[in-house]
Amino acid sequence: MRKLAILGGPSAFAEALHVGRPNMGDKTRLMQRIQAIVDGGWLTNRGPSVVEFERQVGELIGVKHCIAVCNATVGLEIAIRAAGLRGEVIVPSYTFIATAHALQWQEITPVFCDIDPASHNIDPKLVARIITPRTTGLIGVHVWGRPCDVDALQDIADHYELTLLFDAAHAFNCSHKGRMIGTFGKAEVFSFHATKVINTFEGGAIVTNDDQLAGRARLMQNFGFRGYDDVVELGTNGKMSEVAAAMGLNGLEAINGLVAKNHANYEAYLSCLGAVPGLSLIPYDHREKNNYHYVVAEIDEGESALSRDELIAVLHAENVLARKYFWPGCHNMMPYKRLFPDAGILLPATEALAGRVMVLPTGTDVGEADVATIGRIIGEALANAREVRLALKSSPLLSAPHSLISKFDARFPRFDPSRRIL
Ligand code: T4K
Repeated sequence: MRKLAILGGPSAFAEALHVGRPNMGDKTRLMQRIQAIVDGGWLTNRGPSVVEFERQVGELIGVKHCIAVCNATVGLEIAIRAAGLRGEVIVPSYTFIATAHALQWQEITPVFCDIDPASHNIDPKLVARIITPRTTGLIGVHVWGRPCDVDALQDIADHYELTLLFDAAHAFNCSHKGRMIGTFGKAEVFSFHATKVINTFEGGAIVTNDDQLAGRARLMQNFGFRGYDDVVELGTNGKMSEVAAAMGLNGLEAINGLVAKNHANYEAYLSCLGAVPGLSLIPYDHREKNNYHYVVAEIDEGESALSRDELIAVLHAENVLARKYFWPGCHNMMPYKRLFPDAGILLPATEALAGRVMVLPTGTDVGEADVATIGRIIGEALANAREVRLALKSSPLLSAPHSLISKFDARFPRFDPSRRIL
């Protein structure tokens, strides 16, 4: 059997396996679409590709309004402003930093709520205790595409007269109780970043059934213009470009295949890691629509022979770039750790989860044989935990795995920054 790389063997993968490699769909179709855009000379400002992308997303989700935007962060900022939020808004800390920044950027205070360790989502039972007279809203995040407890959150919002929004960045093509995510709360925001199940290079969408919010968001996204020379709102530039929408249309065409691939990889991971002591893969509710876009393992340090960080170091040595999303939690990042240095006291479940999650590579670039190899690496590392731990003591991979991976060398070994871009 091959020696583990951390013990001096060669890396299992010559090229890095990433979490978040873009799904492209049919590349020939994409190039045709881009060619048509270039030939047509209409590049942005709600051209035909954006209009069609919005129509198709709206139809798939079953929602009245879809406003395509340049990314989900700006989408969240616009939705928050269009919904009239101010003062304090309750959000989970266990999320990508964009959720909190979209508030703080407009001088609204994010108040961090702890999560339910089973769902990884904001725990509705804990929301009421952090509502103050300044609270105007709640933002739930459907982490990994698994729905928040939307009914309980809506009840709280109704009871306290708060506005409920959802960060649905992970949850495109997912459902809750048979209803598509994107139709809950006052509005939801999808991300179509390069790393998402379908992408528009950068991009996102605000989706809502609320006519008033949709109208405001549409204006705000385009500087507040109602027509030529007629600005009626404070706005920004949140528009999606035509090439971005072309990529999105490509993704929509391919979505069933992409989800099937993710699902197959998820099942392959389950079959090789399902019985490993101390390691559990988060389950998806198979009665619902899922995009299976994240393969998330939780490492229980009490039971596992190696910790999460040790396993990640082992995998990185093999060129498997597993990630520890969302470590260390938003409240432990700037500016929040300066503004709220004691926030962690009320966030024990967030801190514990952030310390045990390991996200594994999947998507079209990852084959089932790759998954089997990753399973073998983890199994072998755990079986030789003492030896591995000793080797890790002298390896910089454990103390600072990410410092060894600069964006454009180890991650993209064939990327040469001096190369001419045509
Ligand atoms: N809310 C939530 C809950 C979110 O998760 C996100 C974004 C947002 C809001 C905001 O959405 P956007 O404004 O981005 O639309 C990545 C993504 O950049 C980010 O979009 C995503 N969540 C987050 C979970 O993951 P990083 O900092 O981990 O990105 P990075 O550059 O390390 O890329 C991840 C991996 O993907 C790399 O190891 C390699 C691979 N990759 C990435 C890019 C950009 C590629 O292979 N090709 C690429 O072009 O945040």
